[in-house]
Amino acid sequence: KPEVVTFGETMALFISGSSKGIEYSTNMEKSFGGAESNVAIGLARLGHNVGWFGTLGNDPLGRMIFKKLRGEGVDVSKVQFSNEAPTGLMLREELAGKASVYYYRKNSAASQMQPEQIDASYISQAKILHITGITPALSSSCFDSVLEAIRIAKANGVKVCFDPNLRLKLWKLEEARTVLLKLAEEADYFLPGLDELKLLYQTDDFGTIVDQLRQLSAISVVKGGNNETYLIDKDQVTSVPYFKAERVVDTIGAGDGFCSGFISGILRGYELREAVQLGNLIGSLVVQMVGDWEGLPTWGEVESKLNNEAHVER
Ligand code: KDG
Repeated sequence: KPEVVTFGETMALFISGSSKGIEYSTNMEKSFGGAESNVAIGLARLGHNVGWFGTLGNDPLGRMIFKKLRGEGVDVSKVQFSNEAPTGLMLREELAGKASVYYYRKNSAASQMQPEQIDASYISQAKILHITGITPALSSSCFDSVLEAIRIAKANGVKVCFDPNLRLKLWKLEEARTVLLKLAEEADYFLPGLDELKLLYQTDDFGTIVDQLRQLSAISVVKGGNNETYLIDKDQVTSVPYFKAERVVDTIGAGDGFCSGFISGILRGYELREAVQLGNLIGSLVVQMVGDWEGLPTWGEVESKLNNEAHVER
């Protein structure tokens, strides 16, 4: 049975690897991505029992995603398929060092998710429910599904981990702010990025941001500081330095990698600081490979990284 449960929208992803961008590329690399399933893959590779659910289109891309997640060892037993709506899609390119994402997800299968679809017993037996602020932006029934999942978690002593993942292509900042700050109040672990907090709290002042976070009952971990992550636990602010990435090729997915490492640390009974450190390490590995989740390490790879083992392929 999964000790972590997460859900949301996972889309097919086509990446233009060429410097010509999407407009002039003659071929694109096919993958998939979704913040929550990225975290699920991360946790599965680290050796945890994790379940992801959501609605996929009953189409080739939906089936690809389903099989790939299953292949990664993620429990997909609660995934549903829709015959009415397609799997969502995103395209990505990097032009002159600037990455852009284009969504084709309006009215996708995932956006039609209903709270009634959630199997309460699936969430109630877990230790952690991981949600992101992308799901409530998809539709009002998706927002209701998030609220329902939180309600089930809270009624059963399941910890709620929340990454706001602000996506301004999906909703207006004002709307997002109200919803995301409300959800932050419900969380046990709140894992925002510093840029997101600046927008949500409407200030660039770190002290003011920390004061706001202290009002929450959650333990907050702020990603994306000045080469460090901040852990805010009651009155204490601890800065945890990044691991240096040998090369950075694709930063998308780093935050999800962080979440999987942090959650893994919590499940392993680590001190919070150590859990953040594990999150930082995973984030630094994800950015070294193209794709949202491809660079996520296995637990064996984490161990050899921590032991500084040089690896030579012969
Ligand atoms: O965190 C990476 C995600 O942003 C990416 O996988 C796509 O889930 C996604 C989204 O909705 O932006």
